Amino acid sequence: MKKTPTQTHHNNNNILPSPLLLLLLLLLFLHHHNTLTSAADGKWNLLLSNIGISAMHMQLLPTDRIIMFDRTDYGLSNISLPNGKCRIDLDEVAKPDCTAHSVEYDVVSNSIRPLMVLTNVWCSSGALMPDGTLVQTGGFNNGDHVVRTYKPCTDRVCDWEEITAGLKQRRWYATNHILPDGRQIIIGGRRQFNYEFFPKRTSLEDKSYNLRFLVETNDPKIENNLYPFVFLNGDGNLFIFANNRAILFNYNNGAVVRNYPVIPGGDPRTYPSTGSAVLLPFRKNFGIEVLVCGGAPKGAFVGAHNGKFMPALNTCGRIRINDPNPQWVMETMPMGRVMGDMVLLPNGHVLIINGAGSGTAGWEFGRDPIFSPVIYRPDNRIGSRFEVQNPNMTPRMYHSTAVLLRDGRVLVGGSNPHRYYNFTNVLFPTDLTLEAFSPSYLDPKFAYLRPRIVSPASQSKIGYGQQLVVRFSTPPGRLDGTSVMVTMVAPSFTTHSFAMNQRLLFLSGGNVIPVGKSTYQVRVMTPDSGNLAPAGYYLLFVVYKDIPSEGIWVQIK
Ligand SMILES: *[C@@H]1O[C@H](CO)[C@@H](O)[C@H](O)[C@H]1NC(C)=O
Ligand SMILES: CC(=O)N[C@H]1CO[C@H](CO)[C@@H](O)[C@@H]1O
Repeated sequence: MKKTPTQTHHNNNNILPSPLLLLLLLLLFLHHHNTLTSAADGKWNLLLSNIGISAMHMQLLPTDRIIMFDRTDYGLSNISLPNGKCRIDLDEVAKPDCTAHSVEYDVVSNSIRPLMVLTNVWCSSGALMPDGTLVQTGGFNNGDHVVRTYKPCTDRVCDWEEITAGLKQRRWYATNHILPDGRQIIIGGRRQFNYEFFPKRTSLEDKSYNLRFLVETNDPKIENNLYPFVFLNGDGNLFIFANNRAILFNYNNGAVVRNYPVIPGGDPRTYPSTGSAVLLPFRKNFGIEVLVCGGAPKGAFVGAHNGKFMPALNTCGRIRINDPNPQWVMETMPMGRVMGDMVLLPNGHVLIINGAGSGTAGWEFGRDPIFSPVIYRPDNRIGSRFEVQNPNMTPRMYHSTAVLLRDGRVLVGGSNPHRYYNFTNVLFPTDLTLEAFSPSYLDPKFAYLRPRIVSPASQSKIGYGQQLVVRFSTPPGRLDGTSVMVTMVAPSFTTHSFAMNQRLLFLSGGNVIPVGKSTYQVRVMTPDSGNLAPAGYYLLFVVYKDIPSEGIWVQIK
């Protein structure tokens, strides 16, 4: 449904409404009373036409900077390393290479600065530690056992630090997740049917642990279970989806707690069949759900090798992971999509963006770019959840990314389906641009609803299971307190169409009471435990009738 009742009404205001039309309008209105934003379809803006690298990996930091990096072995990038620095790596095409393969983007000044990674970060993984430090793991060649840390700063001098033998196994196409105790788990990677932790549990723990599920889901010719979709469940176990099915996994003792059914159709959804997945926004005492969307059907990878680009999957599977007998419920997207990114928006909607209509992930294997994002409203009735948004003009194919910003925009970058930087004479040239997608909730026509958080101050620390008083102001007018929500979103590490550690919590709340002229307060409860929200930084939003405030940073511990 693309129009709100108001818009339908305006469009028809020279026609005398018949009783039937009135009834229809009323039904539409009742059904859509809380989806005001569906009248507009989002806007695109080009932020920078050349950031020097192709944003293959992205992480938002609590300083409102985004760390991005691609690969060190692409050849020369379009941005020089700082202070005349160079690297020499004999495995690379450019020797020496005095260009940067990582940059920091500053949202406020809309500018970048080059950073220096010493070793190859290609197809790696990462997560923010509870103190806001980005820990990135693995990569290729000289980088495959390396752990790199980046401590956020605002003085524009901080840079990557490297721990040379930080990993027990080589990690290339692995997935990381932050754990309730503040460590990260690093799962899988090419030909790695195991997991390990960073930092290690004790100084004596110098090992990785086998994970049979990764053997079982591995098709040796296609390796269809890379970059598994990993989510921390509310019971402390990990939901791990690879290829076409999932397990619930106790990483403390290596036990598979439960096996989920194969996703209907049996098509693979993880790399290189690259669909995407999110833990749907959740509320205390409600079932936790996972949504897996898109991907490439069986045979697509071999097909692409032979120049046949099969249409992407147009289905999503949704599952309540803690039900006694969990079953996938299938839904159909407006179009098929492989290599899409799924981004949780502050109001609890899911944005599906980037990617292609046919082919698979891998060099030169994608076709038919999908320019239009789609919004998915998890709480709408099945059949009325998807809404197509306005398109951009830039193909965002293999190696594209998208992350949520504090102001509610979604930062989009990357796309390089080639082995090197190739800017000319190729299909889908290497892309060095950065764009922002502004969902319709940022449209000026909703300014009359937009809340603004007055307190707590950004960067406040909060505890678990505590009452949190949030004060906010709204534009003058009567506020309907029942339509106010407070949400908390974890900043994710995004690469290869999967946002590691992405989660959104609705905080359960009490009444909204006025405390001044157009100022209100709402008391909400912070999450009960690190299983629901691992310690660290989150963006906190006040949402009124689906229109989010600008976020503030809170640190939970
Ligand atoms: C892509 O870039 C590489 C490295 O610069 C170059 O050798 C190759 O010829 C380019 N491919 C095309 C199709 O231009
Ligand atoms: C491909 C590309 O974007 N090349 C750019 C590299 O940077 C210079 C300026 O520093 C531009 O002129 C090129 O267009």
